[in-house]
Amino acid sequence: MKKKFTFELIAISIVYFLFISGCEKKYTEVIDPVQNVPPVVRNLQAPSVLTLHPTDTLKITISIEVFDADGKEDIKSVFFNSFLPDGSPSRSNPIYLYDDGNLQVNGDLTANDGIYSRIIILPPNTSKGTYRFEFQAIDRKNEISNIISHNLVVQ
Ligand SMILES: [Ca+2]
Ligand SMILES: [Ca+2]
Repeated sequence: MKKKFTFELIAISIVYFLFISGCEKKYTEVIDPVQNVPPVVRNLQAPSVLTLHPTDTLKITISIEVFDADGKEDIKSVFFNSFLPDGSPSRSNPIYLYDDGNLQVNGDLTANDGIYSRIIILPPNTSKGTYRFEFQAIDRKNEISNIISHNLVVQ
């Protein structure tokens, strides 16, 4: 009788152990692939007012910091959508920013430092008024960041 009881206890322990380790395995399998933190955009550097002269083309650099808790390599793209003074979206949306260290083409000072940049060119015939830029980032799991909305007055 005692022997049988001991055997049962061992059997229960084994079953219990298998159950626990089975659970543990499932837990990591299910949790790991879906664990993701969306990116965050912050510290926008952009002018608020620009004075356009009839003969000048203005060249401005816009920069924004992007952070993703899953690592820099998880950031897929950084962009803004531009809205014209009449409220309509620009035909060139979305306008991408780059972290490639290409100062001449994109105005980016240092590659891979999390600061994304873009050079914007405003020809003399640019419509005057208030433009709205909406900055956002997206990561490799297609999760989107917060939006930073910025107004630029061209006068
Ligand atoms: Ca992420
Ligand atoms: Ca950079």
